[in-house]
Amino acid sequence: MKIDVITIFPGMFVSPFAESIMQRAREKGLLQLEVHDLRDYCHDRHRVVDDYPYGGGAGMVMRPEPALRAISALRGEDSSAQVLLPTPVGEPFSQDLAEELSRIGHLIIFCPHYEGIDERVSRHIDREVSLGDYILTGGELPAMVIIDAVVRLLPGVLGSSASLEEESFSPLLEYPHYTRPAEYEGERVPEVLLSGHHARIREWRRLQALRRTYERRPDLLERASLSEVEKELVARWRREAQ
Ligand code: JF5
Repeated sequence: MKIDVITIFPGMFVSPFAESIMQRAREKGLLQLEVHDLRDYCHDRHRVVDDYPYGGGAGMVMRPEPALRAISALRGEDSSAQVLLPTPVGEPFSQDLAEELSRIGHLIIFCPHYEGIDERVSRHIDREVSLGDYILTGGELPAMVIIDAVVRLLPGVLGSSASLEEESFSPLLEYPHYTRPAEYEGERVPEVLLSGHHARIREWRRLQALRRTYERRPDLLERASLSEVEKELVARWRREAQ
């Protein structure tokens, strides 16, 4: 997958993609990441990327010309490329969207700053994506989150596809994990995990995942595929909570 990033802070992308799984994905040729300095697409001598907002008000707005020049240059003739804009007014980012994006061959991510970009660039943006209901200083961190979530889904990036399959099986929260030692700060690892009884372990983990999701993210239960027994269990927890 090819990913082009357009930013006024290209240095921010160096170490996060020079370590661990992302670096390995690049070395294997699974991720072709290129980070471009928006100022290289300015035609003025001082390489100015922002200007005052029409109508007044606080803050600055990103000028449309360098932004569109950069997007057009990187899109080239590639009609399959998708241009993304991280912004709090976008559609919520999700695992489903990450999976959809992982099937696209070429992503171009524009990182906004200041109050955002001139609205007339929006017809050249395919998707505005929100990473959550909070305001950041710029689109670089959201861009990195999107890239990380998408690239780990590419075939060959993670060691085994088993963990990916398990992940997408049902959108419940993960069950709790334990490693050695068997007793830590007076707390034993749940006995079932030491039993070697795989069917019981699977059952226990599923129950933990269901209970956690019920307690922490009941909204996710609407979308989860539950067995009749599991639905009855959740119904009982709800009655008991009354
Ligand atoms: C940004 C104008 C975008 O702050 C964000 C953001 C929050 N959730 N998702 C994205 O992006 C940076 C700053 C100013 C537009």
